[in-house]
Amino acid sequence: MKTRLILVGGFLGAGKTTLLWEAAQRLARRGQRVGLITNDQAPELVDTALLSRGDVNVAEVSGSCFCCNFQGLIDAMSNVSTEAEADVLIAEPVGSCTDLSATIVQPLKDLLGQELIVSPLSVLADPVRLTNILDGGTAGLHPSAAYIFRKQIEEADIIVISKTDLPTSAGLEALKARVTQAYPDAGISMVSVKTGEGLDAWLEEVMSRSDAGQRLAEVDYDVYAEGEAVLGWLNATIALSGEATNWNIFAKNLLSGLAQRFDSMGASVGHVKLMVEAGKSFLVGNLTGKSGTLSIRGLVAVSSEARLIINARVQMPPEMLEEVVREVLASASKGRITATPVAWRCLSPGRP
Ligand SMILES: Nc1nc2c(ncn2[C@@H]2O[C@H](COP(=O)(O)OP(=O)(O)OP(=O)(O)O)[C@@H](O)[C@H]2O)c(=O)[nH]1
Ligand SMILES: [Mg+2]
Repeated sequence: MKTRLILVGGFLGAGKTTLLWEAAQRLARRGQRVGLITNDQAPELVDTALLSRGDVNVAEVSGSCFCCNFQGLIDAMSNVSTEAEADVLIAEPVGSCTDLSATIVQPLKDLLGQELIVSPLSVLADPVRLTNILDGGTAGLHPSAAYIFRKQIEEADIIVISKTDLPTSAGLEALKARVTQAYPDAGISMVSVKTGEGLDAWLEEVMSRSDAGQRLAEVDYDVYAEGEAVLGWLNATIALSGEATNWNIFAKNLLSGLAQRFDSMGASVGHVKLMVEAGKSFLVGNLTGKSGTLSIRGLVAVSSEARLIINARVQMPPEMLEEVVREVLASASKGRITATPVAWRCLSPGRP
């Protein structure tokens, strides 16, 4: 039997991992064997650690985005398919990656068409950022980063407006009408993982169709490279130890401290995510823009030891990002907690 691959793209913070988690649960309940694939410029991923907390196998492709590491994706697909005997693979490219239709979807169809069904390329878009992009704005991003956002939408077989619980229903209908008008050849789905609305309809569509890669975007790789290079990237895993600590309060202080610093510096946040784990309990924190976008979910038991994974993608030089994270981490630890880096990578993505 052929394995199905569902690619879920979209800009940083659009809601891809949240959708992967929920889609995997729903498919597993229908008796499907699911494997997930994450992707990033560097290892130490919140997404991998989080998705691994579910009941499905997860493989990670780290070091570069899928569009530059086709073989890495093939190997991950092969590993996770074998381990999970997967019927369905769901893969999330890095949020700053585009040109997937040309570099991934077409070659997969050509090379692995005998064993693989590729679902239409779904590209998630946050309604607030998408509205601003349609208005001709840059959604608070560097113009070249906004270019990547637009190219992702241009190559989508299905444009998936995510987080539909956030806008008013009138705002959502207006946005849908604008997307239909601007991209008449693309399919449109609207989903909220928070309320569950639209999820089964989207799943039905990607599970039944095989006409992937119907749209290609013309991508200027100089602008694409600049859009990635303006983002500082930090992936770190940190061992925390000290007094018995309420880790939810610690995580909130850390993330809000970072948000305040980025806001005061006028630095645009792509996505800052963190995970704190202690034994079986864990929490996830996200910041997808200014301070108001901060959210923490999950609950970690009070304990004296925990593990922190932090992934930050912020528009500033990586050295500056590193310094800000070090300072805010020290301040959130307040001398009561010892924060020992186990892995610490700070970089600016290389040319795609
Ligand atoms: N209100 C609301 N928030 C959502 C929904 N889906 C995701 N989010 C939130 O959006 C933020 C980013 O979600 P992720 O799933 O990590 O986004 P992502 O696209 O995987 O981000 P990157 O991997 O960094 O590119 C988190 O705070 C999620 O809780 C939704 O349906 N409604
Ligand atoms: Mg993700």
